[in-house]
Amino acid sequence: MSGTIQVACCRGCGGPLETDLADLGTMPLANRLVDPADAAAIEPAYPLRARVCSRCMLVQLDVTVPPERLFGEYVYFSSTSKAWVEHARHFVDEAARRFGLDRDSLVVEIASNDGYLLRHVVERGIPALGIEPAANVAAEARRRGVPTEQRFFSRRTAEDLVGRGLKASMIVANNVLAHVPGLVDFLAGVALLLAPEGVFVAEFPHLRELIAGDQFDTIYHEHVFYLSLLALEPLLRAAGLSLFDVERLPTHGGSLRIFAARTDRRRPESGRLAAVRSLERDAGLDRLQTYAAFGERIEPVRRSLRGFLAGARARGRGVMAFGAAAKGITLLNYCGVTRRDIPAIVDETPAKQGKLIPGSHIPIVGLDQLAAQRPDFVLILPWNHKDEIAAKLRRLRGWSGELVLPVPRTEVLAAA
Ligand code: JHZ
Ligand code: ZN
Repeated sequence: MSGTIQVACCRGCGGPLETDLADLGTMPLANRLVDPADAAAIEPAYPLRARVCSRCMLVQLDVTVPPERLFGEYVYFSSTSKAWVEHARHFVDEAARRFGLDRDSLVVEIASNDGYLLRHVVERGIPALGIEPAANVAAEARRRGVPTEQRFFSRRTAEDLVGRGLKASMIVANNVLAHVPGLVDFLAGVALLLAPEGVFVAEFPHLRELIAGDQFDTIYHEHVFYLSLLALEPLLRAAGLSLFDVERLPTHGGSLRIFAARTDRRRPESGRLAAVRSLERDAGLDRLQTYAAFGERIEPVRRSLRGFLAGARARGRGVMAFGAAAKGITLLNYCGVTRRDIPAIVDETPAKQGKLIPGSHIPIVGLDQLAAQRPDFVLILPWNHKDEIAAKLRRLRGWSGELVLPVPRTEVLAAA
């Protein structure tokens, strides 16, 4: 496949990739939204298969698309979700207190997007630096007053920053570890950029929840890795980083927030680490058969969505979707949903409106179209934001249909 990279061995430890977690066939790139003028052009599609390393249990795509092609220009703006911005504010408040961040500190965020998190750091008068590869998103962050360098992060980036006299008191990497094919090099860069007493904090969707919640829709080409503590800890250790704490978060369907320090300045371990380690063992994440069994859990998700859409059509009821999330694009394409089933998807991101989603070419429209088209049902594709979206839609004037969630099974939400 032209331009892709295929590996036969684990990107973490070099072990064999012999077992599939999920094989979703050939899929277009989730966030490569299509301009209606290009709708007739052939769309590139790539194998989408998550496999697990037999040695270290790191789950990863075996075929990846170079990050430059995925993130050069990006359509995901983190600040679109107010709840996510609040989540970031709360984190900054806590971290500033816990780690004594002040005017003499430096907080570096990798994949800082539109400044949804660092704006709170800047507001507190703490020096901040965002590293963000997408030009359009980095520009938005700078507009908000967040110093941002437009580049990918790697060991070389860290060497460059250190060469300019920078050392970070805290490095934040939220929802980015999964996106980096060169994860080993990336973590080496983190260790290098960290000041001796610095802390590294990273959030990522927890593989345990992906498996327990049938969240196969979070598998798409941007996500090279599907992470557990079990698989990540040896990689951190190899980079010279030691975990000292972990939190379980409800965000993105269930995430972990890990805290690490340089191994030469190791801190005492919180009891929460042992608790998550045993949670993962109880979920069978240390056994290949747990991963091999996941494939069977995908089909019932598809069947329930298709059954719902067929039923709605048979009864002449209209369905629209809300949220052109990357996960929604995996879901709709994998389930073979077409414009006949769902004529439009509402999304409040200006950069997404007016485009078609890849594959099924369902158009993305503004919120005003709900009142204009008055569907009977709205399918919430980003189920991770269901409370925020449900509250918003129930307040909306001019529309009062029912809300539906697609994962783990298609389900009409009870009225609030
Ligand atoms: P949302 C993204 O995944 C992409 P996605 C990425 N690969 C990743 O790792 C995760 O985030 C963390 C819209 N919306 O957040 C905005 C509204 O319009 O589930 C988004 O298009 N109004 C980096 O794309 C979409 O829904 C609202 O009120 O699956 C949500 O996408 C809200 C709450 C959302 O991420
Ligand atoms: Zn491995």
